Amino acid sequence: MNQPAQATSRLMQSYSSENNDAFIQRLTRLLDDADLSAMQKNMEQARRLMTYYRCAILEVETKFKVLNEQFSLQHERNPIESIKSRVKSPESIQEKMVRCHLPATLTAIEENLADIAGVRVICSFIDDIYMLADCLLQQDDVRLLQRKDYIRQPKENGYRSLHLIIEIPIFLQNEKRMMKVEVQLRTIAMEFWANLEHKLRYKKDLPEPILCQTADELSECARLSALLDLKMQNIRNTIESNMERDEEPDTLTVL
Ligand code: 0O2
Repeated sequence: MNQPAQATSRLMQSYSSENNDAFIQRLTRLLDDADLSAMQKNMEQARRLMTYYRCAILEVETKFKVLNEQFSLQHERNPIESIKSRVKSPESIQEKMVRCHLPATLTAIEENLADIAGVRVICSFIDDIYMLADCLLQQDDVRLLQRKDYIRQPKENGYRSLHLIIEIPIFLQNEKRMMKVEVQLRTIAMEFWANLEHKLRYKKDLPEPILCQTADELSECARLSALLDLKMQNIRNTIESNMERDEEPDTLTVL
């Protein structure tokens, strides 16, 4: 491992222990400016940038919570099972910076990585995913930068989810700042598959024979989970159309 890489891996250890200040210090040591005053400035900037990402997460979470409340008022059910948010881990930031040949600067992180702030919305049904995505994207302070529909076009390994890269404003004391957030929308079945697949092999350098052996089985599991989503969606459609029929007023009234 070369020197910056060693330094980076030490940096990652500090953040995983969730000591934010230690993380910021070590992150800034890796950034390109070497002299002390530049380093102090970098630290301040790193802290500020990560805070902005956390604010952006809060904004997006609130938007989904509001939609969930409103929907449950109208339809007596919640389309959202749960929301999980994260600021991208330093390991993952570092891995992506290296993979994309980006310089070790905060500007490069902010300009090039659109998934530092991530909000994952776990929905009950596939229809809810598209309904919530449409509702979010209709809001006039949300700008869609990129949409990847891994539900209609799953990844080769079977991974399914709807990914949206959006830009939203955060309102600070004296300024409005546009921040990028990656929103992942998926069903409980998609979440179940992705979590287990992640634990088992995602981004792991497994030997080729094991990769081949497990790939087919994982993709079969993905197929089954997609089938489950479809069946659940059909059951709900049947129930809802039945309820609608029951609620229809009688057209024939006896006078
Ligand atoms: P984290 O939390 O960010 O470390 P890249 O980010 O460069 O790998 P890209 O094209 O920018 O890829 O983004 P992509 O593929 O649309 O989405 C990446 C994220 O989606 C991943 O983040 C996972 O959360 C999820 N994801 C994508 N493909 C898979 C997959 O095959 N299996 C699983 N379990 N999750 C996947 P990170 O980088 O893993 O996480």
